[in-house]
Amino acid sequence: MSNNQTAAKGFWVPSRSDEVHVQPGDQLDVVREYPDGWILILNGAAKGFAPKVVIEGVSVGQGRPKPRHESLYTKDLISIDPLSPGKEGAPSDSDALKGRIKAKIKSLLGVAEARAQTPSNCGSLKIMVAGDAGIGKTSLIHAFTLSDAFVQHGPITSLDNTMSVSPKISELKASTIPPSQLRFGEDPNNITFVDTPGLGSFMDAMMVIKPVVEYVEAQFRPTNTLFSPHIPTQKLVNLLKSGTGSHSHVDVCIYCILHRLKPVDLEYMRLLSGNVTVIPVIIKADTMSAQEVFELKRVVIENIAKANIPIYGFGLGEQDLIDAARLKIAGAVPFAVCSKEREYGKCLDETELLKRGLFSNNVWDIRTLTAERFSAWRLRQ
Ligand SMILES: Nc1nc2c(ncn2[C@@H]2O[C@H](COP(=O)(O)OP(=O)(O)O)[C@@H](O)[C@H]2O)c(=O)[nH]1
Ligand SMILES: [Mg+2]
Repeated sequence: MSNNQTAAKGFWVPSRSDEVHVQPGDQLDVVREYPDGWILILNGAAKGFAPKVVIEGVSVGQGRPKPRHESLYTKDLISIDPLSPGKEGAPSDSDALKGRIKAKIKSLLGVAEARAQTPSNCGSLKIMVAGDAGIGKTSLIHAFTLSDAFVQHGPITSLDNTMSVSPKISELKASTIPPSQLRFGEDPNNITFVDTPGLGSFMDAMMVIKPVVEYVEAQFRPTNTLFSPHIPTQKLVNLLKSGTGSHSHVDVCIYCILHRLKPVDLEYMRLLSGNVTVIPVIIKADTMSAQEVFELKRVVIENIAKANIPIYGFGLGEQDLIDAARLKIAGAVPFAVCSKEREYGKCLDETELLKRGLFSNNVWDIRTLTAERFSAWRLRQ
């Protein structure tokens, strides 16, 4: 053990390609410390940045570290080679697999960064949140709109609902475009959140599932009337993925799971996945130990795979997601999220990754999928 080696006390889930995964107990070599709360470290074979709280432990009131000033550090990061063998000799099979998956997560972040948007120019996006009742769905939407990327958000508006006993679906308009960047006549509200009632609020889960699934499909109908039935599929997809907000299709459904996966969750996700990109998340991550989160990730991802439900893995395939959950590698779907004010680094928290994925790195990919789903739906009519 070298002199400046230290055991990690907190978590860090990288959301950029030059950062490294850290979990409590990892033996870290601290290469350099910076005045704004970041450190350059070696964690096994991986070299990169992490916030200093991972070695200091968390103290009450500690917030998220400030963003790094890239130019200050880049020269220190000579190379990142997560696939190089560790210092302890030949890696075991499981170490090699871990290295491969971590490298994949890292390279995805890197590749995506090259084409990344910023939240202010991410274009229009409609994000639905669904799952059981009272588990933090509405709080997650508010946590998103209160983050730095958002400049304003409007009141939650309830949709008109003519059915007598029917749960309410609400839309929340929000903006990531600073007023100074707004073009004349442009709608500032580029982001729409769709809040849905929870499964448990009605005796019969279908009372919730049916209207939500129908809401998703209903968004396709007005667009359908705008295009000739003979327009080539690729042309239609190219027109619709542009991000100018000319339609109201739901781009993603964040499906929230608390503490355990129920058969009804699988059925709900299966029905949604026909017309919308589903991203499962583990909600209220602060109420679980990291061990419990990883175990739930494994159960969720294995059952989704067994049930053949297509979900969005932010570039990682089904087998990678299963391996990541099994080997307890942070940074893979289902992301663990938390909307509560908390001490940073104390729980496994991948909220930043979800935000970055949705509003920056993967936004084009997600919109393309929405356009392809619309086009497939149209062919089925
Ligand atoms: N510990 C913890 N509590 C949360 C979190 N998110 C929401 N809550 C609490 O969970 C309760 C239900 O939240 P709400 O957003 O209304 O749930 P919904 O019915 O699913 O929309 C509220 O008391 C929230 O304060 C979280 O990330 N961690
Ligand atoms: Mg709610």
